Amino acid sequence: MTAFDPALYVVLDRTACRGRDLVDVLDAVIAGGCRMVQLREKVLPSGVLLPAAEQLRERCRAAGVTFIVNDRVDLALAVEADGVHLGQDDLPPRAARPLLRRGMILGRSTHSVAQARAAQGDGADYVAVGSMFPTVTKPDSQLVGPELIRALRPEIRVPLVGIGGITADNVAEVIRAGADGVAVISAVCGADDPTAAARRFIDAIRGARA
Ligand code: TZP
Ligand code: MG
Repeated sequence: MTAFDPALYVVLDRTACRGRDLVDVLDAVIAGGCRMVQLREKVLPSGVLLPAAEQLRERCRAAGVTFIVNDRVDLALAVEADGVHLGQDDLPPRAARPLLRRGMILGRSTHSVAQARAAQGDGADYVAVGSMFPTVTKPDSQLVGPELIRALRPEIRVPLVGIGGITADNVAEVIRAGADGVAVISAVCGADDPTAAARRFIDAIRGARA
């Protein structure tokens, strides 16, 4: 599988970017030290999204940044993304894996010990765990807290990624609970200065690991 660094995994969501071009936000977060991004689009059809996905893919390739597509296996394949991220209502890893190119990264969202175990057993390359904290980005998301990361760490061998309501001020709690990284939408994409926001995260993550 392609190596990846999920320390700060920025999820590019058009709504959270507040009208700014996704490519500009991508460039900004890369300048701030982000090494892994996800394209998350819940509304636009894949045909409309394709040109933007291709552009993001090219920028990531040039910068050596890992590029993941949320939800849509077909789009991930079409743009030769590094991987795909699938939630509990998407295809399970055992059904998605045979569709992917060799070496593609498969991530899975989980909200419980049972789901995380199943994701790992099913061949997920990383397991996202959330919500860590309350979030307006996905208000219906179950609140599980950093406690779930702490409970999972001893038995989950693949990278654990915390998600949901994470800011530069609370990220240390998630890292200290055992997360390998954090997936973040609003605190980076919605920031006035996404480069500075990404830098603050990277510094806080380094500090929490030290
Ligand atoms: N899954 C669980 S919480 C969440 C997702 C996609 C939203 C994360 O967004 P934010 O703005 O970083 O809280
Ligand atoms: Mg999904």
